[in-house]
Amino acid sequence: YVLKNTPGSIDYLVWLVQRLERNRRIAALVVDDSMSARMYAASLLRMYGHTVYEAADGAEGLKAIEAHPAIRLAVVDQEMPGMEGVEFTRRLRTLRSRDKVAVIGISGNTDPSLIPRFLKNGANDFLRKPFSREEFFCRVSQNVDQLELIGTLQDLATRDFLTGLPNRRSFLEQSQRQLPQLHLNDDLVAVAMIDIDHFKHINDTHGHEAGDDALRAVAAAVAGHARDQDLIARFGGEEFCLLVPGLEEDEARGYFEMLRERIAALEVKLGDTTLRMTVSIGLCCLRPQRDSLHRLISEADRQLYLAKAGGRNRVSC
Ligand code: GH3
Ligand code: MG
Ligand code: MG
Ligand code: MG
Ligand code: MG
Repeated sequence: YVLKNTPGSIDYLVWLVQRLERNRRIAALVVDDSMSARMYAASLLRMYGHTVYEAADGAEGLKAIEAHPAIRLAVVDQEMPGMEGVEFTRRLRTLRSRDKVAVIGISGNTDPSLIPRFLKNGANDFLRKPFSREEFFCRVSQNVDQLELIGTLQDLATRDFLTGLPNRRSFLEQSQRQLPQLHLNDDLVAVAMIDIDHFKHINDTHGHEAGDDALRAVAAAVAGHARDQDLIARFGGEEFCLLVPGLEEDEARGYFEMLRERIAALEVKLGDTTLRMTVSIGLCCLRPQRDSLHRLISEADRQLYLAKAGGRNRVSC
């Protein structure tokens, strides 16, 4: 089946409109042993501007899922040799959760137990063959919208709005998830609490908006300093937290001395004045037990207090 995608046709109009909605274009996978059915579904998806991968059976489909992490939607035929659609869906779910990939089952089979089996095994939706193009588009766009909404909500729940950094909750969750592995490897882990010095004074002198600019600048410096394996958060008002695995104690100290200097060298331009800041850093290094996150953080907090009491603009360990 070839869509008559010629200028002036309705198909062409749909194609044009959908092309404009760039952010709703996703990568999709069609798994169907019938070549004509597969090409039909794929061509409908392509008409809407989606990138489409095709698989002729479940095993090929799972390989495609593993090879292309960008896939957000799978349209899956039930009747296939080797692995039926329900089983494919079940296995797909061991690789990708519902917030990452939507699955739409497809079948001409009228067995009433089929739809519940699809849904129980992780499908989001079902289409009975033969389906109309309109229904296909509605199901696809509803599922794509839902994924997008989930992504937006996840972002809102885990990111700090002002700085774009992970928030405290997300930091604690991710740290808690990493500790068992760090414990197994017997790695040293460093947790640092970073607090801007006399920040109230910045707000009082230059205004709250200037304070916000300063916070964003420090956040960007902390993020720029962190390595891929480090966890980072805006922990509170003008406080940042870092979890840094795999450094010896003197290396960790050097790492945070460099970060302290990096922030002290920042120049935040406010009209014709230039704002400079320093931070105090409380550092705690230890080989974590599974449950030592709380201890790491409270010790870093205690060290931060010592850094403040010792005169600020310093790392205390
Ligand atoms: P210290 O050196 O002891 O840390 O002094 P400080 O003034 O930094 O400490 P304090 O905790 O008294 O003040 C922190 C200030 O940070 C108070 C609060 O108004 C400000 N603050 C917290 N969140 C924000 C924010 O999102 N934007 C701005 N502009 N200010 C904030
Ligand atoms: Mg089939
Ligand atoms: Mg304070
Ligand atoms: Mg402060
Ligand atoms: Mg503070």
